[in-house]
Amino acid sequence: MIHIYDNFNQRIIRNIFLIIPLFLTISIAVAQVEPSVIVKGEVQRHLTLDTTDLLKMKRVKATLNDRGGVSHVYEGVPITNILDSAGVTLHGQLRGENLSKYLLVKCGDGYQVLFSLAELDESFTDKVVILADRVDGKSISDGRGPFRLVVPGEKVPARSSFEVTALIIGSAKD
Ligand SMILES: Nc1nc2c(c(=O)[nH]1)N[C@H]1C(S)=C(S)[C@@H](COP(=O)(O)O)O[C@H]1N2
Ligand SMILES: [Mo]
Repeated sequence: MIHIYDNFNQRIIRNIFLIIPLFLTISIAVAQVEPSVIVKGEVQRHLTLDTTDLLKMKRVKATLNDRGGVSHVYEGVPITNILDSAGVTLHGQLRGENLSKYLLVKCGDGYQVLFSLAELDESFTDKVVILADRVDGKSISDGRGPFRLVVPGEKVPARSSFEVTALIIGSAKD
């Protein structure tokens, strides 16, 4: 009987060398599945933001009509607050050559839309573009989330991109 137990213990010890790397691989895979938005390009700090990070930032609401004309209330973080966290040249720095900088928004389905930084900045416009994670009191689901850019005050919701994955700052060059 003792002999059988010894064998059993040895098998567990041997398997631990398989179980630990397997556990680590699964943990890393699960961590990567957590949806997030990356902020990169001409920024002082690259950011990776998930839903928990957005909940800790300034939260505002914005109303957007869908393409059928039905109004929805979105909730999220003003895009300028996110860009400020990454150290983007907004506000007083938005003059001279910084006026040719842009924000490129990239989505999970390959859709992408562009804004000049001046279109987003409160010293140029009263419109507040937000990165929303909630609509009508619920998470944004069914392939449109978890993050949607909400651009109020436009005639069509075409730049209100869903499945946002990256916010990239660049400088337009001819
Ligand atoms: N990622 C992504 N976002 C997108 C699109 C898209 O194809 N992919 N279509 C845009 C267009 S053309 C419209 S009209 C609106 C539709 O938004 P709605 O479903 O709220 O009406 O989503 C915009 N956002
Ligand atoms: Mo559209």
